[in-house]
Amino acid sequence: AGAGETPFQGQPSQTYDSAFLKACRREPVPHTPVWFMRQAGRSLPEYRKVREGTQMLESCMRPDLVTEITLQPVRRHNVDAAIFFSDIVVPLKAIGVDLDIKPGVGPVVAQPIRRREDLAQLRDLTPEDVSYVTEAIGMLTGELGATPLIGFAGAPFTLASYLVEGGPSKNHEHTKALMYGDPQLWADLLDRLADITSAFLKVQIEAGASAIQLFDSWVGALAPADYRRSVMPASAKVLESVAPYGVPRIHFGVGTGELLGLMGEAGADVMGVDYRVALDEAARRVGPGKALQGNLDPAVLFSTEEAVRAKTDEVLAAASGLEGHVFNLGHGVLPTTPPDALTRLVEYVHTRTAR
Ligand code: 1CP
Repeated sequence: AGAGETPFQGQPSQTYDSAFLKACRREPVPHTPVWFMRQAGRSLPEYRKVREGTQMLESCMRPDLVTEITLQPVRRHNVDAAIFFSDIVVPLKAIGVDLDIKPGVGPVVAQPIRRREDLAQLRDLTPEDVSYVTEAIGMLTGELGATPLIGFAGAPFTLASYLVEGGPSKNHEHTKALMYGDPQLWADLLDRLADITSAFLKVQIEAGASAIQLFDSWVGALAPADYRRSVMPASAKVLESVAPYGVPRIHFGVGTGELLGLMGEAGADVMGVDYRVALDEAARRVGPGKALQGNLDPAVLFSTEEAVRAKTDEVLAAASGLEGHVFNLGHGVLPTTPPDALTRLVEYVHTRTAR
């Protein structure tokens, strides 16, 4: 394509013909592409080594560390895509929300958002707030060459859950109390988070990310009617806002079997599926026109090589009729996963699906 046909300036066209982007676009692929949610991080000894003495949020703000950590699983496992090393709370920290990521716990927020005046904590995000992200992605795309980089962000509901609860939560009771008890404040909160999330994704795409994933990790806690009424408009706003870039938009949540159709309607090009719903059934729920991503149970990697292969064959068989399939786990890599099991899994999927 000539320069004038480039969808937007800065897209690394070297990645266009990668198996990962082809699968996202539902085009024929040389092999089923593979990457893993949370592929960087605690399962890798080389990650633990470079992170020594550096806080989680601080490491997300250091382009040299972000570049190294993002590349580690690509080097080790030969995955088909890299995912930018960051966290869903980074854009909130960047606009000044008082929060930290506590080791062994996760994100903790100093002043939970529960009343209208608490919304003042959330101002708009500008590219200057996250200049370290732009810098890191610039370094990364140079190093990655033809391997695509996936940018990501937390979806409004999942971000709201951390902000309203004040930290990780099992039942999301404060979040649901606000959603049911003050629908207008809830809608305003989600709308503000949608704008912040959109701005954060745009920064990553403009810096060179070839695809994005919107993580609505905890939205599976909701019934479909509540999702449709109270969450879908904000997620749709985010996905719509990045549509003009033309990069694939992946949308994923845990325990979202009952929400797959609605989450797809919110605007994804690729629906991420957790391990509780087989991919052929997921395709029926999502409907035509979308690729699927998933969905080996991450706990299977603790079993025997034989069992891993058998469960992988099950996933591939369920995916055989799909328009496009990106192989992944049904949620993130568990921290104590043996790294070699991941390397062997990539090799197995590549060999098994070679066309
Ligand atoms: O010190 C450490 O190593 C902290 C552990 C850690 C790591 C490695 C956290 C804290 N975040 C991350 C990086 C991270 N977070 C990545 C990049 C790694 C990769 O994929 O290669 C990504 C994509 C995230 C996204 C993220 N953070 C999500 C969505 C993905 C998912 O797993 O559903 C969520 C929900 C978070 C919040 C969060 N941050 C960290 C933890 C332990 C948690 C979860 C806490 C909880 O259970 O609520």
